[in-house]
Formats: sequence, C-alpha cells, structure tokens
Amino acid sequence: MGNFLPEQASTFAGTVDQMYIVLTRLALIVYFGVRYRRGANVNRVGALHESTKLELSWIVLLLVISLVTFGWGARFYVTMYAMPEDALHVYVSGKQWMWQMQYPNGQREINVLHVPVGRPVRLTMISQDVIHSFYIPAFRIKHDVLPGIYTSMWFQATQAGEYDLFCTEYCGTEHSGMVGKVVALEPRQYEEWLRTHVVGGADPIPESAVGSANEGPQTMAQTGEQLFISFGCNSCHLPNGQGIGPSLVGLLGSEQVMADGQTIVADAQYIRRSILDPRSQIVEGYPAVMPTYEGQIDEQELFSLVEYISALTTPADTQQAPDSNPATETGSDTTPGTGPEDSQPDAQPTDSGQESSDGSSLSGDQPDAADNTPSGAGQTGSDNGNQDENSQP
Ligand code: HEC
Ligand SMILES: [Cu+2]
Repeated sequence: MGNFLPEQASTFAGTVDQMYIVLTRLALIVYFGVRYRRGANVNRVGALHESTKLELSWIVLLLVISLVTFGWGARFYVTMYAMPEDALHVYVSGKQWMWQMQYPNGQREINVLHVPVGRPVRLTMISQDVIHSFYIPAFRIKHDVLPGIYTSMWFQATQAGEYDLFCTEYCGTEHSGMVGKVVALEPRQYEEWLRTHVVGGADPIPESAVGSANEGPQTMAQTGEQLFISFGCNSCHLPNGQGIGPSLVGLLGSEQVMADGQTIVADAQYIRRSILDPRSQIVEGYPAVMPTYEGQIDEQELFSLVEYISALTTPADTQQAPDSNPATETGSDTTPGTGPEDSQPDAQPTDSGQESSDGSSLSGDQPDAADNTPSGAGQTGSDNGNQDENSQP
C-alpha cells in the first residue's frame, strides 16, 4: 500500500489507509466526468446514444458506491469516537510549545508518550493557551487540543517502536518545534517502565502543579485528594452527602439534574466546569454557594482533581477493593458505600464505565464520548483568561 504513507502501527491505521486509497480512486470518477463531459473535445467514434441500460447501471452503481463509503466511514467514525471502557488513561496538556503527559500512577513526562502495545489508550487533552492539535501519524490519529474544554481520543498500538508526535495546528513561532515521540512498549516492558520511571525521571516537569512536598511516587488520585483537602472542597463535599454540597462519590458517568431541569451526564468536562464555573450548572436541590476556583487551579491540578473524583466510586459498583478508594481516607468514618446518595439516584446503572482492572486506569469514563459535545463551546472564551493567568513556567 504505497510506501509514501507512514508505517501502520495502530488498529486504526489499516482502515484509514484503505479509505484513503478508495476515496482517491473514486475521485477519478469526477475527473473522468469532467474530462469526457458533453462538449469536451474528445474522440467519440462509436459512442453509444441513449442506452437506458448503461444509464441505469451507472446510476445504481454510483448510488451503491456512495452508500457503501458512507456506511463504512460512519461505522469507523463511531469506532474512533466511542471511548472503550477498559482504556488506560493518559492526560495530555499542550502549551506553547510542548506536550505534557500525566499518567494516573503519577508519572509525568514532556514530549514523550509511553503506551503499551495491544491495549486501548485514551487521551484526555486540554490546552493551556492556544489551539494545538495532537497528531501521531503512525497511528493515523489526530485531534484538536483546545483551551477550556477537554477533548478525548483513543488508539491501540499494534507494534512496539518509536513514532513521531506532532502538533498540527499552527500555534506560534515555535510551532514546528512542538514535536515529540511516542514509545510503544510490549505490555511487560510497559509495566516495568511504569514502575521504574517515577516522577522526576528522565523528563521531569517542574513541580509547579503538585501541591505539597512530593516524596516518592504519588498517584494522580493522591495528588488530587491532597488538592481536594487543601482547597477546602472536603468541607462541603462529604462522601456521605451530609455536607453543604452533594457527595461526589459515583459522580463520574452519572446523570445529574440541574436546577433548570436539564439533565447532564457527569463526565470529566462537567467536573472541570463545576470547579471553574460552578454557577453555570447548579445541581438541583443545592444552594449556589460553591465558590469559583478559576485562576487558582492550573490544568495539571485539575487533571488530578478529575482523576481523584473519577476514582470516588462506591466499592459495591466495582471490583476494586475498598482500600483503593481514596474517599475512605478523607477523614469520614462513613464508608461511601453505605446508604444511597440522595442526590445521585442514577449512579448505579451508569457506573459501568468506571470498571477498571488495575490502578492505572482508575478513571474510566461514561461509555460514550460526551466530552466533545458542543455544550462546552460557549465556555471556551471565558476560560481563556484563566489559562493566561495560569500558565506557569
Ligand atoms: C462552600 C462549599 C463548597 C466548596 C468549598 C466546594 N463546593 Fe463543590 N459544590 C458545592 C455545592 C453547594 C454544589 C451544588 C450546587 C452547584 O452545582 O453549584 C457543588 C457542586 C460541585 C460539583 C458538581 C457535583 C454534582 O453532583 O453534580 C463538583 C464536581 C464540585 N462541586 C467539586 C468541587 C471541588 C473539586 C471543590 C474544591 C476545589 C469544591 N467543589 C468546593 C459546594 C462547595
Ligand atoms: Cu501547538
């Protein structure tokens, strides 16, 4: 399949290339249509006139071709944008001019993304300044990275190796230098890498985001828990729902009813927005007293908070042992599993997205990718100011 294309190293690559080739060939039809149109100066010796059979056959054939390409493309699109539930999570934040990766186990790197082969990996991405775009040619995936709203994409690497990573949205003078690499490792090596390359490893990120003294590897959920306490969230959000604010246990993936009657599925974007702009979405039955944290929390900290809140699941809903539930450490003697949460009657059935087989993918999400819904678009502008203040070296 033409060696002008980059190597194929993900489960998407084959299909993307086939589509590319097929569509390019179909484009030839347009070319011939123009070239041999009536009135074009071509040799018409022996040309047919008024053959119903011929006309019918090309009409039907083209119809079938266009329906098949549509169906094929639509199905593939759905596959690409429906996030698999068992995906590993990596949080990506882009800024002029670098990519920062955060792994749920607390690992961080700049411009390098480590992934295992043969397992879906889901990226939750945000920009700290302008629009960037995350592109891995060998995986045939690309997605805009926007300020103020999370975008997600997923992939599954099929071959171990090192691949290019580019920003494909012109984002300033050093845009062309906003490159990196993706290292796909065999699962065993990946586990090894996760264990051995702890925070402060090869490419440490300046410790701007992590709150207090960071001794040894600390998972994102643990960092998030510390932030939850240091920002005083825990004084209003008690795991047993007795506080001023609703309990956040089982929030991710659940349906939340707003004061205006709207129902929102709580995804990562909803949580982010609840923190930065609480007034934009007041939960029904609660007073609008939550202060905004805009300008006080940076994107990396928000990722950790999202990861922490995502991990607040009732032990009964998941196979996770209760001790992996950070909520039990927040100082309440009531286990989050006891008693139904008044504000979240729907938590149970929609929680399936959070099942995870290991600690490194704690933050499963709602089954369908709702992250990209345009609902957050109007908010982008207001968050821009926040990004600017926040960007730290
Ligand atoms: C002064 C008390 C208070 C503090 C402090 C507070 N919240 Fe809230 N929070 C609320 C109340 C009340 C609501 C429900 C009304 C609303 O939606 O604004 C809420 C709603 C939320 C929601 C949506 C919950 C749902 O069930 O849909 C999230 C998420 C959230 N808060 C996270 C946080 C985080 C994270 C912090 C700390 C950075 C925090 N809150 C600090 C009172 C508080
Ligand atoms: Cu960029």
